[in-house]
Amino acid sequence: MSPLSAPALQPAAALRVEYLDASPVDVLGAAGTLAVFGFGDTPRTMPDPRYLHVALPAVGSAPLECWQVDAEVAHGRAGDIVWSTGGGLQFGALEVEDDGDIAAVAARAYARLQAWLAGSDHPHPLRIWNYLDAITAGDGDAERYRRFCVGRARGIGRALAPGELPAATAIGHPHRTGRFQLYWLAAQAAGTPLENPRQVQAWRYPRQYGPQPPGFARALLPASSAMPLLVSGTAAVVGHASQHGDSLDAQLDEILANLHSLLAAARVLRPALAAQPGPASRLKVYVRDADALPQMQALLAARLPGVPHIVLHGHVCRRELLVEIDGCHL
Ligand code: 3EB
Repeated sequence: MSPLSAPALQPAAALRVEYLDASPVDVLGAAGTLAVFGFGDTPRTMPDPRYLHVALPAVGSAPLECWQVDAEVAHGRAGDIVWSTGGGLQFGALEVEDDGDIAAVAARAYARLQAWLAGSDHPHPLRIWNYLDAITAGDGDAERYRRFCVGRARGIGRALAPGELPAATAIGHPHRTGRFQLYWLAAQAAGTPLENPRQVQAWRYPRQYGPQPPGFARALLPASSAMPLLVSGTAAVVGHASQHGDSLDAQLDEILANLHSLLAAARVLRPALAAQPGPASRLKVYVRDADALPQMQALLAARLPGVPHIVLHGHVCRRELLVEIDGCHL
């Protein structure tokens, strides 16, 4: 078949993620806006379902995170879910009241997400973000992050094969919100989950970290080469063990080593990806201690000059981990 007679194909899905100092209304009014995220002191709600407030304080006023596609965007609400679709991609979000039983709350939310995706024309979750209160409250297997992992797995209802795992983030709100927030990027086409050779696969974490290993991949490479690599929350974990318990800058360097290793793994499949974080990367940096936010900003300016980032006050899911970084990368 000649190119001229080829049937019209869906344009290759491309997602642009930008950090913008702009008003949410202006960004929502622009063509191709799939979602807009406000952090810290931004509006908590807006009538447009594509706007989501994430209850993590920022240093000063954080830019908005804006997701854009080269396509018409549709959006709406379906019960407790807000959604938008365009260019082969879907943004969705769900919030559940957290009465303290985070296992039950997560099970309810993930069962709802599973049912939604199963009935959706964008059935493949590529990337999932989880934000919950008091993530490291409770001891041993009663710690809320471990209970969250139990509930997440129960809600999904079956063991995901390694090839089906999404990339993910799970971070604690530093202040009580009373809500569990779940949002996702799903697609018509499945992607390829990636692991990091420096880290044990999270789904194989040993029993000491809780009864239910967390079900996520270290990164996900979407099917379209126009899409960025989607990088999970990455902490100073080598093998399965936390490193440098006392040092923010040593933990940051370990995270950068983890990111380099992950990018090398991704470049085997997609050599056009940059070998290290650069101007086309977008990183969110979650810092446990409010007092350490200025220090982290200075460290980032020195270690990652020219890499767009947002620094947020958020709690990582092990008490000794002082910082975690997620994001996307081209
Ligand atoms: C870690 O490496 C850090 O439970 O969805 C990072 C990303 C972490 C996602 C999740 C947890 C999750 O184990 C914690």
